[in-house]
Amino acid sequence: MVTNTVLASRHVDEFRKIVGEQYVLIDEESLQHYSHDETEDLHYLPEVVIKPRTAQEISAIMKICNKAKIPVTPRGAGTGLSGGALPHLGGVLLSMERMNSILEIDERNLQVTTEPAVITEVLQNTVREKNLFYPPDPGSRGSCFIGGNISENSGGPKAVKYGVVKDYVLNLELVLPDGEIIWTGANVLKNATGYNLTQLVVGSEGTLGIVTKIVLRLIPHPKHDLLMLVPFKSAENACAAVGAIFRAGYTPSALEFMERDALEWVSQFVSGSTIKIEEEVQAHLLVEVDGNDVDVLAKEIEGIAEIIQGFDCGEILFADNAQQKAELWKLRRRVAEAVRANSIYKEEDTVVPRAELPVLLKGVKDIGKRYGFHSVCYGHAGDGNLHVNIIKGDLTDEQWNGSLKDGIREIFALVKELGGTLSGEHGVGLVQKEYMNIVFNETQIRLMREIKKIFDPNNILNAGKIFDI
Ligand code: 2HG
Ligand code: ZN
Repeated sequence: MVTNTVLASRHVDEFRKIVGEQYVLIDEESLQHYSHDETEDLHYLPEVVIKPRTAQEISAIMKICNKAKIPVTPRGAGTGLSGGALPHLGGVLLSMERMNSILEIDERNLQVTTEPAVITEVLQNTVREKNLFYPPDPGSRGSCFIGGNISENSGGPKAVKYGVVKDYVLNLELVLPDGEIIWTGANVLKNATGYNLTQLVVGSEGTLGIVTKIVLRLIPHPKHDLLMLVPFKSAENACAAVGAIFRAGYTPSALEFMERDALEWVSQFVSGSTIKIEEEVQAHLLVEVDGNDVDVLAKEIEGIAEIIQGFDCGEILFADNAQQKAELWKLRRRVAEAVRANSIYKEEDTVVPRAELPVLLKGVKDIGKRYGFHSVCYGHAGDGNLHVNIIKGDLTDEQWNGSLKDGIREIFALVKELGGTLSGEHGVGLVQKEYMNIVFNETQIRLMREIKKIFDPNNILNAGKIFDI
């Protein structure tokens, strides 16, 4: 076994005693498998992969790693887009995949307690059977784990009406880097009791502790939804329509933006797509409303359509059956995959106050022209959250690894100027940390480092993510 760190064969033997032989992997194929997530084309080999089943096992593993100062990288399903689960320092890759049980649905209090490796969509479908709703729905909800969603404070299309992961997390069981196991809060809807450790852990990208149990609040599931796809000749107009919808008093349950290329690429990528894109169309909005009264929803969607018509849109497609709705959502949800399949790309998860979206989009395109890159933009327009996919295309490796970084810095400088920040839902991880100084000053970053130090004085847990070691 090659070791970059202090990890030695005796440690591996100890891990085997804790979790069992078959759950400690050091063969080349396994190490390769866990060397990457969905972030760009990055690979880092761990030295050992461990698959624990309980918080107690993780605690025992962490005690060993903390004493020997072995780097530990926790990993959910590996669907992350900022490199949070990349074991860039070698050491232990802690795969949570076996901790995959939903422990309790509390129908009296509308809460669910779950382990972290439950697939988000499985959790949603399970609570749905009881007419309950867990809204956060990242694009990868069919494969990502709820624990990973907690680490990244994920969002998804429904966030515009229902909020993101942080709005549903009530309490977390956490294994600290030194192996101690704590609960962060209480299973209550209001809590004004001391610092909010729960919310500190949400979005901390696996740097403060390892989440082993999660208590989420649920809401009643809305009975109906209506969906429409609206084409625009001008992408900027599509973005401008977004702010107008909210100003007119509507809150759609989803308001998604897709540039022409995004919808075109995904239509080609997903077989059997029936969506026709007219030649002059440059962008689409996908707009959904939901609630319990269909007549009210019909009025709402008509009202929204009326507002949108003031922005020079084309013919609106009202999805009038479940199959058509499913197709439109499938297309939207698979854009990221389609882009990935099309080209090497870098994904920036920009977010600005909603009304600034048209300025951001124009700015991204202008910067692209100056630096010679093509971008495919799409995302959660209702949240001002624009995924900017920079396509490698004809750029040389030199440009890709060199001057492009200046272009990306310019995009983030614009985002900052517009009152926004680096990431709305994909996190900072490994790939965005070099841009943190655009949106935070030294004092702010020092505070974050100090917090990290209190939880993890030996800096063993996902070190070098969010900010440098
Ligand atoms: C999206 O909006 C997602 O499509 C892409 O943010 C990331 O795979 C994902 O969930
Ligand atoms: Zn997204």
